[in-house]
Amino acid sequence: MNSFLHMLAITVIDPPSNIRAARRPRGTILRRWLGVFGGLLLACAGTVRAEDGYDLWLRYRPLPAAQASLYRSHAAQLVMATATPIELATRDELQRGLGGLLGQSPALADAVSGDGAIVVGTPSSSPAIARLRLDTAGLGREGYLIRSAVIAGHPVTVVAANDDVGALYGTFHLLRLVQTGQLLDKLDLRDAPRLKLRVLDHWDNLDRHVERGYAGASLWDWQKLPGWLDPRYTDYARANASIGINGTVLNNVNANAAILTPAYLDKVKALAGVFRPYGIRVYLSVKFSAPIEIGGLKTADPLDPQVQRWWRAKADEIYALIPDFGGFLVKANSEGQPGPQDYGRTHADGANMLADALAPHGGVVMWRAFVYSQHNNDDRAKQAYTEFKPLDGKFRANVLLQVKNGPIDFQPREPFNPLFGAMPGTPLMMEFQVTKEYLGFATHLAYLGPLFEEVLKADTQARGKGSTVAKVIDGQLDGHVLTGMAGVANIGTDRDWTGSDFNQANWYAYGRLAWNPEASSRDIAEDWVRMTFSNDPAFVKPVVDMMMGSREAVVDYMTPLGLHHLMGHGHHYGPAPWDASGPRADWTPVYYHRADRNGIGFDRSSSGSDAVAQYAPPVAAEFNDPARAPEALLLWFHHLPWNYRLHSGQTLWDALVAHYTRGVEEVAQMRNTWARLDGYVDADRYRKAASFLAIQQDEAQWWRDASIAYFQSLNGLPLPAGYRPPAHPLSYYESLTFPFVPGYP
Ligand code: BDP
Repeated sequence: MNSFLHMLAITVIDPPSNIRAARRPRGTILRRWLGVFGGLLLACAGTVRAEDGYDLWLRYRPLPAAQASLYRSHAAQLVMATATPIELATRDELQRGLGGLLGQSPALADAVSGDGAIVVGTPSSSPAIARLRLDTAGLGREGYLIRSAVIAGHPVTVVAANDDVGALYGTFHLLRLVQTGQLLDKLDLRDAPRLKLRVLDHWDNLDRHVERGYAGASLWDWQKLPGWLDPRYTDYARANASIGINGTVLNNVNANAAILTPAYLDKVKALAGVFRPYGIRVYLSVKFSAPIEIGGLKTADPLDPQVQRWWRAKADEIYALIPDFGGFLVKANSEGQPGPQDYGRTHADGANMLADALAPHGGVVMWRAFVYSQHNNDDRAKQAYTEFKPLDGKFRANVLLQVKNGPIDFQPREPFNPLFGAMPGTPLMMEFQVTKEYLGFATHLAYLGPLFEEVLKADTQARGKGSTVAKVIDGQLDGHVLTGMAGVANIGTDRDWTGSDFNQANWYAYGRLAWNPEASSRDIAEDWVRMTFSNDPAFVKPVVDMMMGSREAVVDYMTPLGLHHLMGHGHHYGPAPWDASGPRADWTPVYYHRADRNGIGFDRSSSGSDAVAQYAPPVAAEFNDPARAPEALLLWFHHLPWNYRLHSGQTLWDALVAHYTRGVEEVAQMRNTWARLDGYVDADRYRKAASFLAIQQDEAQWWRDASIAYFQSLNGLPLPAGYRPPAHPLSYYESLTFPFVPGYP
């Protein structure tokens, strides 16, 4: 396609804000004319790249002319070394990014020879940076400075770091400043990650099925690896590096031992090679019984010398192929997975055995605390703490305990996991779920930033007030150096990577919060909206507002007031609060809501399961008292009569109905917001989001109606005045079956 057509087409797809302003209100003549003209142009152009979401937040579409020329004066030259693979990746990204945004890439030069150079590097890679004598102490390997400076009498923008990877991160930050329309004058930014390991966990099977994946198949084309390196692997790495993610666990925690066979390790090595220039290390989920399954041993007992030798040899073999291999992630003795307890050993015995094998190479073990047993009748919410708290201080220095944010399982809302703050002698790593297994799969618009932020800000009070979860995991509270966060990825082969354009925001927010767990989810959403869609304030503000309220809407229409785990069995699609079927009680909704004629909720107070006692005393006291417990968690901790009065004076039943209804109304509101924004984004992405919001509204109504119909069948109470009855009788909702739900193992 000729470039003139290309530029015109882009202008129509993403017109500058003054044109957009002229296009409002909807349906003006100019707008219709632009639509027709744009359509014709697109038809003529034929090969115009549609906005299909592939480019994520790294779209680099041309900025409005005036803005671009302002930035061009800051980007006349690019002065940097291009010796290492990371430096080459950095240069490519700068040229691609600025070339796209400004219509012209800065020319690569050896030294600053005019105004407006961008100078990138480290004191050792760049003589110009060395001469500036910048204070890079405390930035570590990955931190950076972005400074406006003067070199040889010329104003320049400097991205300086101690290591090439820090300069890569700084470069992405600089690009973000341009993408989001911020001035490049008088820059004085300093940033470094607060967590060491910032990892995505892929629950990807070797047959490319993604457990709890709603965005197509696994990205990893194992069959064609290592021969064929899909260019998508590089784009995946670029996206991750742009938000500071520095690790990827390639395979499912429900692991297949075959990943450790030589044939697969060769494939893993090939992926590691693609990711390395972006500062990303690979990790693998390992199956504890691997020594038996692929090693021919009779046991996987961690105290057996043969087993220990087998793992040591396996680690040696991996590091010979992949010298910067990250380490192992392990799900053991949980949901049917093998583990050290099969041999009467503890989780610490298992983790330490693997840690000893990895230690000579600098690798780590991320041992999951998501452990509960069907043979244990105690409240499932208590089991991880019961299991792991006594093991505090018993793990090797290269073991992190990976703890899900809440004590059950990635529900729309949970209290923070009581393990945070309870194990001062062990580095605890956060595990969030980015894929929306419990928040509406691909289609529901649920921005998870506020969920992540709520957990990170929660005050464990473990070492007095201000002992937030963020301070537990960043090591401040108990002086740990090994720190980390894991996010269960929402990424697959769909063109838009994540099953919907708005789900990209969850990947983005996860990365940004892993870099800085005290960042604001609203600020992150704003950056994302600007980079992904538009810088127009008339678009940015309503969309950010919509995103910020979206998670609470899901809580309301699925599981308000602390209810949890009410979804369909196994596949987890849709409501099934009536479900009491096997194979285990703690997988059924009735186990969690405990509703009957008289009341509803799980009594975890001191008169019930006493799960509250796992929290620090001041927190426990608050959670233990229904009058003091946060209302949003009321039924998590208490079983209360339907006519229990909330602070508002409303009865519990009336409030429940109101929350369910509010959730649906909120989605209707989101649809209205989006409907008003037609024209601010390209037609394809606009339409997809609009259709998905319509699906969400239907499914929100379904959740509300099915839940109300069921609870009403137990309590026999009338709906509060003015609330519509469910559209169908309970039997209808109970009769729905879904044999082909995606992501189901
Ligand atoms: C649950 C998922 C299941 C995972 C498990 C885990 O339903 O597919 O295997 O978590 O985290 O939420 O291990």
